[in-house]
Amino acid sequence: MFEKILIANRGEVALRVQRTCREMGVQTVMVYSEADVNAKYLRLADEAVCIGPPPAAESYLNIAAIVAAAEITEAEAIHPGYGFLSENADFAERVEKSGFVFIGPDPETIRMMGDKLAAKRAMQKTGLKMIPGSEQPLPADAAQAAEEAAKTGFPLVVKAAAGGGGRGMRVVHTDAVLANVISVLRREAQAAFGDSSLYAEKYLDNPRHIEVQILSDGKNAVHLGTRDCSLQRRHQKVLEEAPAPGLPRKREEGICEACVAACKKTGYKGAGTFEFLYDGERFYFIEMNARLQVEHPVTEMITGVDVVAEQIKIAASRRLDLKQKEIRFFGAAMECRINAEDPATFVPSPGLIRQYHAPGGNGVRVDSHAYGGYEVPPYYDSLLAKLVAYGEDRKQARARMQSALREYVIDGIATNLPLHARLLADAAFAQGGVGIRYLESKIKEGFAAPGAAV
Ligand code: MV4
Repeated sequence: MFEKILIANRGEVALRVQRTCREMGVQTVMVYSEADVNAKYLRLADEAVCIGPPPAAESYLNIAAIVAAAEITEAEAIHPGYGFLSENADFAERVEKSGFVFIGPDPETIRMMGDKLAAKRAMQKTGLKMIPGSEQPLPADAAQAAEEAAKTGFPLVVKAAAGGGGRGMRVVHTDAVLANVISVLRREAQAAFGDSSLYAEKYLDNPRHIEVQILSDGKNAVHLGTRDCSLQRRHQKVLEEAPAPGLPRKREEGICEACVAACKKTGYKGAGTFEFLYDGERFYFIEMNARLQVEHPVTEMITGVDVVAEQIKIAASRRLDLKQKEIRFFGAAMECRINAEDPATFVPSPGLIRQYHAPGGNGVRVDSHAYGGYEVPPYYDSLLAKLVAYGEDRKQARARMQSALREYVIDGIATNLPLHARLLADAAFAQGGVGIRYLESKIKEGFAAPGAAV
């Protein structure tokens, strides 16, 4: 096992990874930007190294500074958390070439998963089902590309191979605009990702977003069940749950087992998530996330498995000691992402937290770096806390979440706590299984700010 791990991230996930390191007897090195110098979680680490000024490009994305911090502190491995450099193949490569262990998949795997069309082709070979569409990049000529894409049938979606997570995609309803949309998207993809490759898929209207968590050491793999992440706004997840509610038992088992088989066939190493769109009938693979995900705690609550500990063990020994038969699934869990933002306008709300009181009680978990007197910096994303509630069934998890939301006090800045309270009280949510468009349609109706549609 490693003696010392450097955590190349900030905020709640920096604290989350630190907690598991402490539990495993591993020393921690935190890196921080000048904007985070006062954050309390830095004091909990064994060492902390400043890596640059507030803008992420000069600190949390500064590969040279992070590798230098690992060198001067003699850390053995680097955990990238999520976001920032977590899916940057060049970073993983630099870390390994500098003699450190990157806690995550191989650079080549990260690179392949970053090319969504290549990932699709690789996963199709393992037997996972794809949304019908182009199997090769669309031709460079716009008219030819349109002709090729149109074979998919309308409505269709054109996606940038280097995009993902909602970036670089356009829905097209008629042939008339197709060539034009393709030209525009190609230029945008080139500017945003330095890669203009595009592909087309049949557009699914209001599917659910369901994902499968896996752990794999390159030979052996296990799944930790499903999560439902359909409740999102502008590709930002708002509330996630495990397991995905209301799935036919056999279907759920089938897709989880197909993911395990895909890990074994591709030799995947690390924790990972297979993302699917589910139309009520079938699961269509869309992307694989080669990192720890924000919403991993709901999976931990229903399985008792520490996903971060497993990541670290896989990186250290390259062997998974979990067996599928030994993994048991109990109850249900949900996670509310508490953001420092206006609950009606969604405008970020950085600043000083004057009063802070976190909820507690049976089955309640709060992953947060926040406290009274903490100043939320304006430079990074607005995730302040993840409020997680577990219950023996979904009904109990929801009741506990409602109670926890009532207890939670965060004063001085605006948060989306009121939005979550309304969502938890919503009849369709209580029923379970809404599609990816549900939350935005409710927000349009004035759900975020009752009485004043936004
Ligand atoms: C789609 C789709 C409908 N049809 N592909 C958006 C993020 C990226 N991971 C894939 N995305 C989508 N791909 C086809 N063929 C709808 C979405 C989509 C979406 C997917 C998951 C979660 C939220 C979403 C919100 C809007 C659109």
